[in-house]
Amino acid sequence: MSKRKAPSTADSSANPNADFCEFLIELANYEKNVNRAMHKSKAYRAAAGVLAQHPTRVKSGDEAKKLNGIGQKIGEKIDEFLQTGKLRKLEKIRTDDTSVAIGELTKVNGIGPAAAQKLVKDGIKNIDDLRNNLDKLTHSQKVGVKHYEDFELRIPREEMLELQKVAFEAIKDIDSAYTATVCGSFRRGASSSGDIDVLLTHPSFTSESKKKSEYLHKVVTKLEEIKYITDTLSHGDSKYMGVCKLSGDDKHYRRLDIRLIPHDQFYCALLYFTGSDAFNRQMRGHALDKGFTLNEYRLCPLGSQGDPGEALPVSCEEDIFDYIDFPYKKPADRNL
Ligand code: 8DG
Ligand code: CA
Ligand code: CA
Repeated sequence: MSKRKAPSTADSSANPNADFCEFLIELANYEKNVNRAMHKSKAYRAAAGVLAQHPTRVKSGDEAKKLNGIGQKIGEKIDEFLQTGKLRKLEKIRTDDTSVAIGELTKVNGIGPAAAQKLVKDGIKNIDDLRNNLDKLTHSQKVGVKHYEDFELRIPREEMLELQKVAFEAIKDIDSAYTATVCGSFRRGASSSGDIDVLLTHPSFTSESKKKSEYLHKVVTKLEEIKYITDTLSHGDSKYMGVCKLSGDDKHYRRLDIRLIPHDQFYCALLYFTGSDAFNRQMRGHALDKGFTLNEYRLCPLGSQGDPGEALPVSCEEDIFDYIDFPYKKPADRNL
């Protein structure tokens, strides 16, 4: 899984609540990585998302509590931060060795909260320790350590365009019937991206098809042959996670995800993997209000008992917006 970072809005100068967002994301990471309290973590992250969208500076906990998803606890933290310029809880976390070590280790691709806790128990506290204990790591964790510095870097849009071009040419060379699309933040027009998210589909591969593995495998093999793919983290029938690089010694190693999508489910997947995460949540919520259930595979009307009916035919992203009566937003306007 890609390491999900703070929404880019958190540090944007256009966000009058950026400092609140920053401490909420730090708390979210702490709850996820150290306490493995996913609900708390998601609540902090969602609150940060809401504040990042709020057009004016929040002046008190009470004012914040009027916003969706911000309750008593977060309201109190906002008051404490406004009054003292810091949070006791965070000050404590930042000086706790175990929390700091887990925070460091979970920055590595392939090291999740559980693995990090185990490693810390073995006395491994930072990247250097990991480099000296490669025998304790899985293959994908070793790749994460090997490319640690590169994976921390954002990919400039110009390089994304080049990475896209090289991959698409290779894919079309195999079979011109393939469609490949780079989605994620790139499709939303971002000036830099964390990784490359490719959706792949082929007209002869549908959700009814029995055999599917070859469609993805052929593409991965070809990208390895041309030395675009350099390492593999995981490779299933429909999802590939790995590492790619443009040729040239001055180029960085980049995280690459490829997902093979049945042709009839392509647009629901395209919508989902374009994001943003917060936009997806908003759109799913709207779909439910209108009596539909929407996910990365399909859009279905809900029956009177709340049971999903048959998937609706979808032949472009606009269809999905139309069905649920949601004003169409082009990818660049989905940066919630
Ligand atoms: P970035 O890589 O530039 O940092 O941002 P991104 O492209 O928006 O994020 P991503 O982590 O690569 O995920 C790609 C899209 O997948 C995202 O925009 C929306 C969708 N997505 C969700 N939820 C989740 C989730 O929990 N994990 C992942 N990996 N993707 C998700 O809506
Ligand atoms: Ca991405
Ligand atoms: Ca990704």
